[in-house]
Parts: sequence; structure tokens; C-alpha cells
Amino acid sequence: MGTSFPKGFFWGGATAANQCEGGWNEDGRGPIPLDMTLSGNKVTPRFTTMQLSDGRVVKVAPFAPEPEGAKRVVVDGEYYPSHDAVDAYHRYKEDIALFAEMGFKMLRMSISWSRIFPRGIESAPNQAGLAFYRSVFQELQAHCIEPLVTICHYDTPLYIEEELGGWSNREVIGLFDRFVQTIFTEYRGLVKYWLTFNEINSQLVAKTFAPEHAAGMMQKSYQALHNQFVASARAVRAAHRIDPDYQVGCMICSFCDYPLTCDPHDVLACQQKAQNMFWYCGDVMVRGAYPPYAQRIWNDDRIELAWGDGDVEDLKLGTVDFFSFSYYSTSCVTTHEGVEKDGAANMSLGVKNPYLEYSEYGWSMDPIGLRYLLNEIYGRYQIPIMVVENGLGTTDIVEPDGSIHDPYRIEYLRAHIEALKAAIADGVDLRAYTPWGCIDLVSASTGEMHKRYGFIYVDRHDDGTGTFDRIRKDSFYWYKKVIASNGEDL
Ligand code: BGP
Repeated sequence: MGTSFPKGFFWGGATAANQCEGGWNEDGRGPIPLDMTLSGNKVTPRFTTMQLSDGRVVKVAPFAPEPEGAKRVVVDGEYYPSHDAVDAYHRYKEDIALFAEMGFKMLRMSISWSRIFPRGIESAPNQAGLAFYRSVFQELQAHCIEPLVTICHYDTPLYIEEELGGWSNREVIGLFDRFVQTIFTEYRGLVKYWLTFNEINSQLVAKTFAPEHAAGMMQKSYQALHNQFVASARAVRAAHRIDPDYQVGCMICSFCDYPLTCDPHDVLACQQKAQNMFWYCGDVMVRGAYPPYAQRIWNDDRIELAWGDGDVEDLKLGTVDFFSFSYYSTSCVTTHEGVEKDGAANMSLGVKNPYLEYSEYGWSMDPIGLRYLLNEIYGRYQIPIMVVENGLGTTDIVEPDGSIHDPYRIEYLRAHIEALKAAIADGVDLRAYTPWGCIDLVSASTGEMHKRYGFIYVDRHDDGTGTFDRIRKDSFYWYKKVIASNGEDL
């Protein structure tokens, strides 16, 4: 092909605090909604246990409206995956040593907001929380691994969600300001790359999962998203003020779709889905203003956004330095009836593509789509890009001799790295690749442990048993070789 990965390319992996740390109530950390949510079974995403105002305890399905006045509660004897997760809070040094052994140049990780501000509203940060991440960053620095830090990865403090009404309340922007300014000041010299919100567009899927509650939910979701756009833009401005070397990116979940047929209705529906679910966020965060088609979206969903003084200016002046996204699978869009839908717990929300193979979780595997999407994004924005999540979530088997053979994972990642290489040859300015769950961790959509992505296996199981021992899978040795050859030896 001629073109290869550039020198200094950031090979690495990605994690998130709530899915790997555990230590949910240690050293002053405050709870987040996910700490109060039960693991579901294989096909049912997590339920939330809530106490009604009359004292009764009920389980509330994902995306269902929460009963008035109900509070999330933790019930004795039930298993909450985030409480211990894979115990990275206590084992991060061992984990970082393993990442270094693979040759990682970058680790995408997140800071748990409620370790720093337990309820989100305190006027002074929790020193133990600050010290924890300082120690993690120093450990990474000692191993020459560059952190890429997600500031908010699905873990807004519970207090903000329950008492303040979450992100649809504008006040939260100010609380986020204080949080980001604290960490930007604290970690100067230890961190350079930041992402504001993980998969900021994911809150838009509620409509498709729960159409019966769509009206009120969408008004709330779009307002919450607007407030996050403003908070993110203000964070970019604060970062550049505090340290001109800071680079801040957006992080968007890739809804990458194809029209199922060449019926123009399908083609138009596909274009509109991409605008609604993907470009809507990228356009605001990269270009600094809502795109013209936003008006169509607001009209369709009868959205009326409340704007604050200064929002227009913040959005305009707080555009991101680079674009990042998660990529797992693609989907199809059709206006025709009777076509089979994608698998459960799959955010792509489309119909099956007859040309693709599917994982056991019903996620399509489409490396060509990655090259296609990278070209689409770069053609539109022409700013550096990082692919900060990608991978195959599946069951792994530990052999009697302790080895783990995962050729399916190697095959998936190899094909996707080839697609990255092809996109670079197409002219895309790609800077980093951090596959998801580089060490096994709790699944976001199912709360399971046995949906594994890692190069490193963790002995932890769906019922909460296990030793937390770390074991190198075959893919560990393969990825090490890939990194050592800068993507040549696949
Ligand atoms: C993304 C999230 C991650 C992660 C990943 C895999 O949407 O940003 O937090 O978990 O998906 O999804 P899952 O864990 O549901 O397999």
C-alpha cells in the first residue's frame, strides 16, 4: 500500500473508571447512578433498583421513566458490578506494567468525577481522589505511556442526577467548570490529551429504545446535550487558558449506517439518521455552531432549547482540537417493513446487513466501514482523528494450563488495523488507536463480566466471584508484536 502508520503513532488501549476501578466508596468517593444499578442477564440490560416514596422497592427497566420521587438504592445481598469492577483501584500498578509490556504508547482512561467532588457540588476537591489519579499518571509517565483522559465517562455524580435533575439543569455546567478547572490545574505536566464527554451522542438513543416515552425524554435529552456542548466548549477554553499545550477532543459514538436498498427513501432516511445521531454532535463541537439541519430535527421532535447568555460565544470559541470516536459495528437503514433488526443491546439501532457477519451479541463486524467512516469524518472536518474504542466483546475460555486462545479477537483487530492503514493511505490524519477494554472490564450495556474485550484476562465472573488475577491472552503477545513493528507485522 505504500503508506504506513506515522512515526509516533499512539498505539494503546482504553478503559473507563466506573467499569474497571471498583473501590466505589473508598477514600471519599461519592456514588454514581451506575453504582446503584444491578447486573442484568444476557439479553436484558441493567435494571435500576429504586425505592418509591411509600418505601416499596421496585426494579425499573432501562429508559423507562423513573417513578416520581423514587430514589436509587443499593440492596443488601445483591451484586453490583461497579462496586469492585476489576479492582483496578488497587491494582493499577500491575495493570500499567502489563500495558507497558505490550508496548503501549497511550492509555485512554477516565477520571471519576465523584472521587474529586463526591456530590459534584462541594467547594473544595477531595484530596484523596486527586492523589489517586496523580499516582496513576506518575506511574504512566514512568512507563512512557501518554494518558488520554476522558473527563466524564458515564459517571456524573448521583447527587447531580437525583437532586439537581442531571444535565438538563443548566447549573450543572458551572459544577463541571469547577471540576475541569481543578483537574486541568492539578495535572499540568502529567496529562496532555483530554476528551470531554464519552459518546456524547449516546443519550439520543433513548427515543428508539423507548418510543412510548419519547416526547418528554427527547426534550430533556436535547437540552442536556446542549448543556454538555456548552460545558465541553467551556472546558476547551479553560484547558487552553490553563496550559496552551493541552489538546482537547470530542468523543462520539459512531452510528455508521448504509441505506439497505437504493430506494431513495432509504438513502434519505440513512442521511437523516447520520445527521440526527452523529454529525449533529460533531458539527457543533468541531465547527462551533449548530448545523442548518438542526432545525429539522428540533421541528420533528418539537424541541425548544433554552439558551444561556454566552452560549453562542462559548460554542464558537470552544471548538475541539481533535476528533475521536468509538467504532464497533455498522448497521443499515430502511423505510421498508419486515426486515430483521440488529441484535440486542446494540446502540446502532438499525437493520441487519446481509453482507456482514455478526458477533454473538448481534454486533456486525465491518472493518471496511471503519475506513469509510474515517474518510467521511476527515473529509468533513480535516482535524486530527483518534479511534479511541474498537474491539470484539465475547466470551473467552481459560484452558486447563491457564492459557487463553483468542484468534477471533486477533482476526477482528487485524482487519480493523488494516482498515486504519488504508485510511491513512487515503490521506486521513489518524493519530491514535486505543482498542476498548484492553484489560477485561465490566460491560457497559449488560453489566456482565463475560463479555470480554481484553488482551488481558481478569479472573472475575458475572456472579461476583473470582480472584482478580490477570492473565495474558494470545492477543496480548500478538498486539505487542503489532506495536513493536508500528503496525507492519499484523
Ligand atoms: C461504549 C462505551 C464503553 C464500552 C463499550 C463496549 O459504548 O463507551 O463504556 O463499554 O461501548 O460496550 P459494551 O460494554 O456494552 O460491550
